[in-house]
Amino acid sequence: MNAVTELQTRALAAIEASENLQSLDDLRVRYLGKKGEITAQLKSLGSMEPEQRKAFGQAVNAARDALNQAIAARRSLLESQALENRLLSEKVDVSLPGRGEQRGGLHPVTMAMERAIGIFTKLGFDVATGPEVEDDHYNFEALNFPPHHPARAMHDTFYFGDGRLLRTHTSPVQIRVMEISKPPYRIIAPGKVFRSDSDQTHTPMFHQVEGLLVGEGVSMADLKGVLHTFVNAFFERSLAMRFRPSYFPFTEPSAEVDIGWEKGDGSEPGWLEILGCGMVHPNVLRGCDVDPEKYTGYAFGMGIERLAMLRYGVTDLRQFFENDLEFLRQFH
Ligand code: 2U9
Repeated sequence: MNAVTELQTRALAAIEASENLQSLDDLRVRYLGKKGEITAQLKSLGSMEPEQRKAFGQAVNAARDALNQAIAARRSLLESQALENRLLSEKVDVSLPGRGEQRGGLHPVTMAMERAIGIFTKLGFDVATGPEVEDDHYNFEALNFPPHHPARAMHDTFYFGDGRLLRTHTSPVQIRVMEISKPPYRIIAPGKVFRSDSDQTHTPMFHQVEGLLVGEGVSMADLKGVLHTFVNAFFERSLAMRFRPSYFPFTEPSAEVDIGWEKGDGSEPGWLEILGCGMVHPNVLRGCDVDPEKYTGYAFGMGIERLAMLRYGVTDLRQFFENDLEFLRQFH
């Protein structure tokens, strides 16, 4: 009997001291399992004298019940402690601000492009687009470039070697429109163009917005008025503007357009070239089945990166193509 009491006391103390569910289960096996110490005591009942057996049996059963109860109580305590620890370690602070939620923004070239398109559409121009892969007919021949004229070399064309090429300007778009529809035309052609040229002021790909307006009695004065309206709207100020004579195969007469510009660094204001233009060459109209005796038209072309540099004060063209987020975020 003393042994049972001693066993119960020892087991209860061990259960009370157990620190986790695994060691508690080890104790259950050690005392109450098939080969456990309490189970061994119960097995010994069979070899006892009947008068001894009753009292001993009652004591062993009482000890077994006490241990079962103590184990259940301890298990419930350890389980709730384990749950609490888990909740603590996995706690989520829903009031913390989120990470990586920065908002994107438009690229400055996209902004300048959309700005130019917005102004010309308000002036009544429709937007036309066309393929970036073209051929000699659309990129040169229909635009009055003579077959071996040096003006072709000026365009630093990327040739595929099978008659196809990357367009060097968006002018093929206007040719395509004229070939499939009748005048009058009032369109702009925005898009990517490609020239095999790369230095401080040239990149192999850049963006243009070109324009074409053809109708009866269209003059160079109309051209100058529209372009002056455009530059004032684009730069949001009243700018001086002048035409300087130039040459393009597809326009006659041709002009380069300068605006009066202050650099903002204290230096004297000067003239800055920003686009090219002219009256559509009669050969170009004729080639598209438009009668140059009846119709006249003007055309213009501008490089969007150049306009974006002036409008946003960017000094190095190549920054537009480096995808440096510190640079790009300034425009958001
Ligand atoms: C057709 C007829 C005429 C488009 C024109 C320019 C003048 C011009 C340059 C500006 C800077 C190209 O990006 S740039 O290097 N463009 O100076 N472009 S007139 O003339 C056309 C177009 C289509 C059918």
